[in-house]
Amino acid sequence: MITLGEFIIDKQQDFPEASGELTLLLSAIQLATKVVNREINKAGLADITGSTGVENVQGEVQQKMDLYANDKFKAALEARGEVCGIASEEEDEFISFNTERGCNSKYVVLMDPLDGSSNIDVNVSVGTIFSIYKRKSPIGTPVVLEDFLQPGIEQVAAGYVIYGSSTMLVYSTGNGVHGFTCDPSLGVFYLSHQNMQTPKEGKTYSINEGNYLKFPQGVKKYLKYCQEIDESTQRPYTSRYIGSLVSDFHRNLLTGGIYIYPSTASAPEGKLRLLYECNPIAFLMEQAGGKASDGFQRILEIQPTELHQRIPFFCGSSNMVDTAEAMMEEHQ
Ligand code: AHM
Ligand code: MG
Repeated sequence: MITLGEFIIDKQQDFPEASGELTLLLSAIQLATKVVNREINKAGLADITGSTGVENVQGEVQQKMDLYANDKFKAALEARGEVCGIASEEEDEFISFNTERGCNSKYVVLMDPLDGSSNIDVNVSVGTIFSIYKRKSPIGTPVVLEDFLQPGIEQVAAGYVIYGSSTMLVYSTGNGVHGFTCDPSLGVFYLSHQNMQTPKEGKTYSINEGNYLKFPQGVKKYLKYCQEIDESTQRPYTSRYIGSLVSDFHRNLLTGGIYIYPSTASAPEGKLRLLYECNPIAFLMEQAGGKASDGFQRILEIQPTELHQRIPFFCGSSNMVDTAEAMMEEHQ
């Protein structure tokens, strides 16, 4: 049985020039994950479910657990001192860690501390998503916005935690996707899924079909395609939508499938955020052999312009994303 900590240290040895900072950063994320996991497991008993009544900068009502998770990840990352700044779904602006140690660190972290948080109240799986970059600004100075506005291909590492029927941490440093399952009695993550690869073709599509009438024509055509009967391609596909990106993604990663959150008539940029939702998930999907697109171009090559920028998202098995893109192109 290999623990997450042992695995990370083992992988670091493949890079003799590595300084160990990324290793320490990942261990800070692991620590915060355990604290948040413990709290989520008590949801329903303690007064931690429901909304705070406060809206974040994106006009979404924050849940109590959103803020709890945000505080824990922020505190763990700041305390470990390997990060010069963070950006979070729950923070209006990026945060610069202006201590001497912070300014001398080379990594920035972008995160969605608790994705799908409205699902907690009804005991449905939620997740944490994180994305790590090397800063662009000089070491020794406070971070600047440009350190966060980097295209996804520049990611050094990305990952997510799924607080599901078991809790898993899945990450990649650009060398395959590895999954670790938490043994709750010990609070230890053990390697359970090494080098995950997603099937080229899946049989599941995940989309909030309640918005159907507001979808672009290309998406409507693709949904029709998913529902048609054709034995040679094993259609109709199965529709599965949890409404927690991490959970929908995790299932599709393991079994093959496509997740779509397209633009809609009322939200032309879609709903999901490029920097701390789509980019890390796209990085993992590509590492697992799949694809991620905004319907027309590769997510990881998009140059961000804003911290909380939204983007349409098509992510999953490569053949499925190719077909969806072809229909988007045809019905533009
Ligand atoms: P959140 O970050 O505010 O939780 O929103 C992101 C979530 C995703 O996890 C999920 O896939 C999507 O929003 C669901 O949205 P909808 O309810 O519109 O289908
Ligand atoms: Mg989110």
